[in-house]
Amino acid sequence: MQDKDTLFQQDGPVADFVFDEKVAAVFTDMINRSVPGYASIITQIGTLAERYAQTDSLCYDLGCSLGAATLALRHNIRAQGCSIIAIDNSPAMIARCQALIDSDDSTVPVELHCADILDVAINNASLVVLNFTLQFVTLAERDVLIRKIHAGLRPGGMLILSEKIHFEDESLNTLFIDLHHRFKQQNGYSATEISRKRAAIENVLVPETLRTHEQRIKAAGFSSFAVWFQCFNFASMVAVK
Ligand code: GEK
Repeated sequence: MQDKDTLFQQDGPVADFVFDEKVAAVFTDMINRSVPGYASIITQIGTLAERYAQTDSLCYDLGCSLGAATLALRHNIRAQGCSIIAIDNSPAMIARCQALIDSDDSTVPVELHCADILDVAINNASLVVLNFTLQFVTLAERDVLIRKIHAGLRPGGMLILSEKIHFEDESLNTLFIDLHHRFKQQNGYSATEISRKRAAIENVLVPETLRTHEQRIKAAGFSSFAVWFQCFNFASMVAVK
C-alpha cells in the first residue's frame, strides 16, 4: 500500500536524500507528482520492450525502485525465453518491489537483486533500462557503467536512459527549474516542501546536459542515439548498439 508523500513537510534541518523505508513507502506518489511525464515514460518503456526484447535474452532494470519499469517490461515482452533482472541497492525498495512482483500475474521470470548496479555483470542483454538512476551514480563512475552496459548488450540491443537534465544556457536552465517547481506546485507540493526537497537532493542527484549524455553514449560505442521524450528538465533517451 502506497502513502501520500508528506516527507518534506516537517521542520528542522534537511538531511541528504536517501532511499530508505520512509521514501519507499511513498515512492509511487512522490515520483508521479515530481517527475513530469513519468507515467508516459513507463508506458513507452513497455512499448519499446515489445519491440526490442530478443529471444533467449535478458532485460535489465537498473535502479528498479518499486519495479514500475520492470512491470512494464514484464507485461510487454513478447520474445520467448526472455527474463528480467531488476537491481536496486535500497533494501527497502527491493522488499516492496518483491511483494509487488509476487502479486503480479505475468509469467515472464523476474530476478530481483539488492546490489549496487556498478557491481553487477551485464550479459546477453537485449534491453537495459536506467530510468532516472544514472543521475545518482557519481560522475566518475558514469562512463564505466555505460561502457559496461554497451559491452553486455547484444548487437541491436537498446539502452533506455531517462534523466533529469541540466542546460548549458543559464537562463533556460533557470526557466526549466522554475517550470518544474510549478509542476510540483500544481501537484499539491507547497513552496516549503519543494525547497526542502531541493536542498535534500542537491548533493545526491547530479544532472548533466543532453550533450554530455550523447557524448558518453557515442564514446561507449553505441551506433545511434536519440532523445525520444522531454518535458522541461526531464528527458528520456534511447541508444542502440
Ligand atoms: C522507476 N527506475 O520507477 N545501485 C543500485 N541502485 C541504485 C544506485 C546504485 N548505485 N543508485 C541509486 N539507486 C525507477 C526509479 S529512482 C529515481 C528510479 C528517483 C536506486 C535508488 O535506490 C532508487 O531506488 C533508484 O535508483 C532511483 O522507473 O528517485 O528520482
